Amino acid sequence: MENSEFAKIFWNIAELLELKSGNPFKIRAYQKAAQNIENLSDSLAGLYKKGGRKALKELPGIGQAIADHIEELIKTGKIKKYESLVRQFPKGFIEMMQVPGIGPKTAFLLKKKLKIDSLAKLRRASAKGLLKGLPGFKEKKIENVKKGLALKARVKGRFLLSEADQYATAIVFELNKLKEIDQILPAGSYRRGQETVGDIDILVTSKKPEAVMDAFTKLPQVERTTAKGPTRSSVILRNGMQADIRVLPPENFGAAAHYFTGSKQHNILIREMAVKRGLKISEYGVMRGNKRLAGKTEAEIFQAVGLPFIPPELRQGTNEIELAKEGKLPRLIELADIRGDLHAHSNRSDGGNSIEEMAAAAEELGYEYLAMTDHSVSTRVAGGQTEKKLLKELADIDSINSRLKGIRILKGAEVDILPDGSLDFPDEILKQLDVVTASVHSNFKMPREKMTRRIIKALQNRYVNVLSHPTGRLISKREPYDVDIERVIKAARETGTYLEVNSYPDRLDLSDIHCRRAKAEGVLLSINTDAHAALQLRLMKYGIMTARRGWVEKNDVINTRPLAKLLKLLYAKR
Ligand code: DGT
Ligand code: CA
Ligand code: CA
Ligand code: ZN
Repeated sequence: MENSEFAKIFWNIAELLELKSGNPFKIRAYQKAAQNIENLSDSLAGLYKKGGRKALKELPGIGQAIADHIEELIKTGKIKKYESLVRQFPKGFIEMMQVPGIGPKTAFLLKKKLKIDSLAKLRRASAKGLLKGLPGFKEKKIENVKKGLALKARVKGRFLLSEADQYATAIVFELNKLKEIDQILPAGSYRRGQETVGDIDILVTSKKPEAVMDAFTKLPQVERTTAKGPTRSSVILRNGMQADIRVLPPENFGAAAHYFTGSKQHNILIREMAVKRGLKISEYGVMRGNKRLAGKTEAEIFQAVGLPFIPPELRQGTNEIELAKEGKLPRLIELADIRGDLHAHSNRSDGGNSIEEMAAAAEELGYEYLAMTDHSVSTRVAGGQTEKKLLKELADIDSINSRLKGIRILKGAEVDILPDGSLDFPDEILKQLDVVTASVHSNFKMPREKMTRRIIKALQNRYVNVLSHPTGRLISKREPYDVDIERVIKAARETGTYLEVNSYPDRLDLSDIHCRRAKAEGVLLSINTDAHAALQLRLMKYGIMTARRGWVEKNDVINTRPLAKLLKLLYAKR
């Protein structure tokens, strides 16, 4: 079982307990477990296999009860408690609740009045205008349900990059055990680092394709096989995602890697260039008439049309080919360029680990610095700290720093931007911090002008260094708040504020497109994880992929700087 499957069940348990007005601490425990599992870089099932229940309990957010559930699920394929919970609610209830804009009351009402127990039925009812006239269904509410349904339709059959990554990594790991396999490459949107992935496209070279087909269709990640041929197969994975595999001769590998990495628009443009040169490029190679010119490596494909190698993340079919022709491709940032993380939470607010544990994990990643940015007082649900508690944390950081050798903890806070644009802590507090990251955590539904002014006002504060998750979107769960991001980017430049690329898998905020806009305006970025547990510091790679898709280079990012230079950048605004 993959981590996402465990997480989904715990999210559901939390939701159902909430509906039953269950114990809020229990509910929070399930949510925390789900969140931590979802963002764990190691396989939960693997950890259990190696170290049993004890290994599970060492993970943040996982206590005795959750560890028991995980064990039960692994051993029996189900959790009795969950099944009995599900039975207490009408059919289709959980499905309905996953539509943004539909809460439990609404779900019950829809069931009672219109007998709606599935998304399909809800969609039909909404299209037919049947929601009108239901008690409590004013125009705005109907509009929200429609928007929620549209969001669901858009993300249907797509998976977060991190989820695709968990599966792709596990599959590559398993297949690499096969001595019959030489090269292996997961291509498609996954390789391009797109924020959501439809299916995984795996390419393999091997002299024994049948052995590869057998091994692939028997992988533990596979739920069922939908097609099995001598050199190609398709399966549905346990999370419902499709994965395709193709076995190729080595001389075609480069051409296939290029073709199946896409994007489609990029491929079309490359083929047009080839045609102009009297060439034909296909997934099998580069041909002039009947003569085969190339195909073994991807670089050969680009060479054939007179281009330098274009990194997968840039192959979006926008203007990467034009700029490649002019020799203007960026030298994209890499994970290894990152020297520290400027957004992380400890158990002083809603994180799962102590400051010391976070620091040790950051040091293990080879970081020079880590900013602890626990929540400010207004974010009560996330354990927001009072001024007094924050001051205590700062004093503790001093004493922890005096003991640490390899890494420096920076004093920070994630400070709420209140509805009027003021900040949750006064300047006398903020000025004692090295890093102030400001963010919106409330009143998401403000009109555009008001929201834009609210955020810009916060950027004008001389102590605010970074604007965190600038648009507030949650991929496939929540639309961004209505904000004029162009004006925010310009305000960031004018005030000397940095914009965050939040690496949390369902945020990736700024998005790739916004990264590119920020770069064009000369705004520096800070790529952070927003880790709520030590293991989540490893989520950095998703922020990096997003930034790479946004043409971002090492120098565009403040946390690639050594500590002294970083501090200069952080204090420049004061
Ligand atoms: P996804 O799976 O929806 O997230 O997106 P991709 O980009 O992985 O698309 P997919 O899996 O349908 O196909 C993989 C790659 O194969 C795609 O990026 C480009 C190439 N490809 C697929 N269909 C076509 C096509 O009709 N024309 C061209 N030129 N390339 C194609
Ligand atoms: Ca794909
Ligand atoms: Ca595909
Ligand atoms: Zn945060």
